[in-house]
Amino acid sequence: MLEEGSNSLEFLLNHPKTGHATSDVNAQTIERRSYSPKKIKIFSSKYTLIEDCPEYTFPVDTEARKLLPDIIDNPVQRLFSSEQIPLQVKTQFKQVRHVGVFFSGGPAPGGHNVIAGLYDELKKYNPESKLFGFLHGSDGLLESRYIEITNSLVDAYRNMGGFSMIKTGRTKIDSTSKMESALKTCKSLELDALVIIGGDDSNTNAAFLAQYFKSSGIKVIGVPKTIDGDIQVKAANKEVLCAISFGFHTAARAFSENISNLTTDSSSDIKYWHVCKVMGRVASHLTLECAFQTHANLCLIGEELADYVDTKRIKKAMETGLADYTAYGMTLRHLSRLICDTIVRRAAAGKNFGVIILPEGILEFINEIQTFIIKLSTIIAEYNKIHDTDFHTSFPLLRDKLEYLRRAARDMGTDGFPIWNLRDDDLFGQLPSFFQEGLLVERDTHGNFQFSQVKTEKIIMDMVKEYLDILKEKGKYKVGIDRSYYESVMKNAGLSPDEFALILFKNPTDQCLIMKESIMSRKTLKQVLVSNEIIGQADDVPEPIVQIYKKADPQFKIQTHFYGYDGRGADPTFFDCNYTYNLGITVFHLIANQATGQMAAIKNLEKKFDKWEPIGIPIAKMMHLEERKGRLELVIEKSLVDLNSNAFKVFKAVREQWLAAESNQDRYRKPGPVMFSDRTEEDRPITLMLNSISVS
Ligand code: FBP
Repeated sequence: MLEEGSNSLEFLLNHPKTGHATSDVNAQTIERRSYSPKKIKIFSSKYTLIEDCPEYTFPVDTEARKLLPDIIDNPVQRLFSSEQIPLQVKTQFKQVRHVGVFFSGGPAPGGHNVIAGLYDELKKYNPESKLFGFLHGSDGLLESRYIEITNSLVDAYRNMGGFSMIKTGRTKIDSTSKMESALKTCKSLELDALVIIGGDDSNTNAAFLAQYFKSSGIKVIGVPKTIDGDIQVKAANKEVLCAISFGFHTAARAFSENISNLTTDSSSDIKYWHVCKVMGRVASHLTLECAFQTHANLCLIGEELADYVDTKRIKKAMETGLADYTAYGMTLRHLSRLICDTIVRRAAAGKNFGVIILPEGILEFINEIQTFIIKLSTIIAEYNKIHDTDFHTSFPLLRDKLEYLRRAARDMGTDGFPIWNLRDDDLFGQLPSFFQEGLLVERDTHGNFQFSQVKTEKIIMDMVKEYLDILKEKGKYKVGIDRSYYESVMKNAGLSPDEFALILFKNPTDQCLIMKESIMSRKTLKQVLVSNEIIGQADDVPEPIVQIYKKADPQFKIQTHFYGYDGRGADPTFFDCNYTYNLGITVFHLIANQATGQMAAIKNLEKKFDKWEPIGIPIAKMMHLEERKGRLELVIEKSLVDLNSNAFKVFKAVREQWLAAESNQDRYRKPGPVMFSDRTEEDRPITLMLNSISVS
């Protein structure tokens, strides 16, 4: 309220309440910025030492041995504190250091705290040391664009989400000239070490740089970042060394809050199926975590679909003495049938609404689509190799791209084994154009297919809608009617509920009544009443029965949502704040102990904080050959959802309850918002907690 006699805009703008209301900073931001994360115990002692852990071994890829000879024999290393610290180590810790750091790939909550932990530790041992932040990811390193990270900059970003401090980028360092530029920048800044905070591809960059920099003495350390949760490291003895990448917990919590709000909306308005596509380029870890957080009705795990075997088809084929190879793996058609089955079952229980979670990378696990993706990227890579311009510049329009493929199918068909044959062309031609365009989308610089650019949910749900129409026509998709509702409508109209139930419903004595399959339209409804001599040919169907019929007749309405970029930008949970700050400190201690080619990690994340152990994991040993842009490349292996893990087994055992295809209550769970407090029973990912249960 304006004070009496003072209605000028100036007064309003200068009023403290206006200042408070329009401030860029609110109380939560202030609280976040001022929070000092807990430190792992050994970091409270002045120095640490490093020791090799030969008990952790890995199968080594021969290509990795060939390309990364100087770091391939790195062991897992453990940091520890000791009463006796050699003088040389003390000197190493206290020396003036220049360290460079950059973010790489998609943002993940907690990245700023890695920098904060590293910065604090660097300055603690020598205030003269400097931390340089390369701008826009590896581009900053290659083009020598950087800032010096200062106290006030770090303070502004402590415990805050995103990578805004120095931004990020996705450029791959994949040529000798780029390596040389990187080295030149590092030398010009007299760097002692370079730190790459990134996902699987960025840590792949880190390994190649560590190899290239080896003789220069500049150390390279990676940090496991990605909301996708697909950097998980287990040694050959199955011991978990890195249970999860940072950012995963926060993103899953942020998505889950939104999805859970949709479960509330859906069960209030009871008219929509909310279809939520959740990020995670390939692996379905985020979907699985969101499933536990929200208990949504149907959560699809891509990795499970890949393992799908259609036993009915196999049996049928065996009867004819043949093998049906199409019975192995899931097709888009299969998948849409599976979703329809869920929808039909819930509808029969009176619930023509619900929430579905689809992983962003689900298409990676669908046979025919995966084949298209590999074939198309091989053709595009081949084209780019031969021609001076790239495929997408040469054929900017979909029409032209399709024409090129058609020609390829015809021409290649003449010599032996064509990559793109007439059958491919025919099948591809049957896909809707938005989907064709999606599958032809350019791969990212690392050769990953960009699933986030494809309207996966649309293609799947369009097929679902089509099939539901068929099921509706066949009278198989009906909404169950609650018996008490039915009885009250009939009694109010003076009609006998029991007499009509026998005629209308296939389960006349149940609590949730399902109209007979033969009653598919108002016409067939009338015929049933006429043939049962309830009404005459000239009579109208009684209004209450029309009302019941309408209620049983399903309308399939969906709302689609994509959760990805929002959760990537969320402020980190307490878990991610503490995890990342300690990762930053670990990075410094690895550098001070002369490590290179290692990924900083915290072992025992699933245990209580006092059991957390800082380690270095040899990146080169995590690598394998993978198809990228039509050829095999040495990259870090993505970790997919393990169908034998505790988390997946539990999910499989309880998902029928979450589907709730019965007239009982739904089992939705409210995870609440991302919390910045340790007063919570769930202080780390649920999947992580489940996987840590020993069931031996
Ligand atoms: P990173 O692997 O770099 O962490 O990125 C993960 C991710 O967020 C995926 O979940 C998503 O598919 C992709 O990035 C989106 O990429 P872009 O930011 O280029 O749209």
